[in-house]
Amino acid sequence: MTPPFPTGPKCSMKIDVLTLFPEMFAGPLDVSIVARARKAGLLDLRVHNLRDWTHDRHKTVDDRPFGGGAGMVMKPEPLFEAVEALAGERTHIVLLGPAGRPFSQAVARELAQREHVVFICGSYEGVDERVREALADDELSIGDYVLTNGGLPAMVIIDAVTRLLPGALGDDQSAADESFSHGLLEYPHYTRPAEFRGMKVPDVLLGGHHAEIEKWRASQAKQRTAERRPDLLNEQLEQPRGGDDQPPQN
Ligand code: 4GY
Repeated sequence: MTPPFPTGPKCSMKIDVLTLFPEMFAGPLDVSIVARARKAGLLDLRVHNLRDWTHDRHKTVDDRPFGGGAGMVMKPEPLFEAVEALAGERTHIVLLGPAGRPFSQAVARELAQREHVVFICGSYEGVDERVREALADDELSIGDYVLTNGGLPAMVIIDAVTRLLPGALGDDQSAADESFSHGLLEYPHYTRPAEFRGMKVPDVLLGGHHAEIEKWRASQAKQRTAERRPDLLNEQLEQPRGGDDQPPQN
């Protein structure tokens, strides 16, 4: 059936995840906005067990490090075979790890433009360096701490990217996306009742004077950012926000 209006560009995204712990992904990506985006066909998410690309009886994915040392390293063969099976011409391959470039809202906006992303979730001591060199287009870190594997970082990034896909948020929700797009922390929010256990909602919000409300919110956002995250104020001067980031070509 042909709709009587232009349907716009195809804006759905495909994500493949390579992990040793696919069970981790049930739950966080099966609720709320991500679940709805998947059901609506905006996000085609597939989580794969890396062991599916092994050939030996024991489904070996790791081996001892050349040069010695503690821990195990993820073998290159299953990762290369998996990526070769899943990736096409226009696939963006992302390795996750603390050595990656810092993930941020700007990087989420960049990834949301891609049509196909493969996330490689490391475990043990990490992946063989040749995976980083010859397979990954990008390496991302969600913060300066060490997790047990890349599953949670993959879910964090998928969550942040999915809500940016056109149509993923309801109309009232997309307005609320203002928060990080102006590069400041959010202003304080209140709902009813106007007084709760002696704590009052600021008068300006009850008055219905929209210009005054906008001024108050802007000043609160700025004050809060200066107090808690002064680094964000400097960053705002260095690189203005907005939907004008272009994804780098691999
Ligand atoms: N932080 N940001 C992170 C992580 C787990 C051992 C290398 C992070 O992205 N990934 O901590 N990942 C480790 C586990 C191998 C990845």
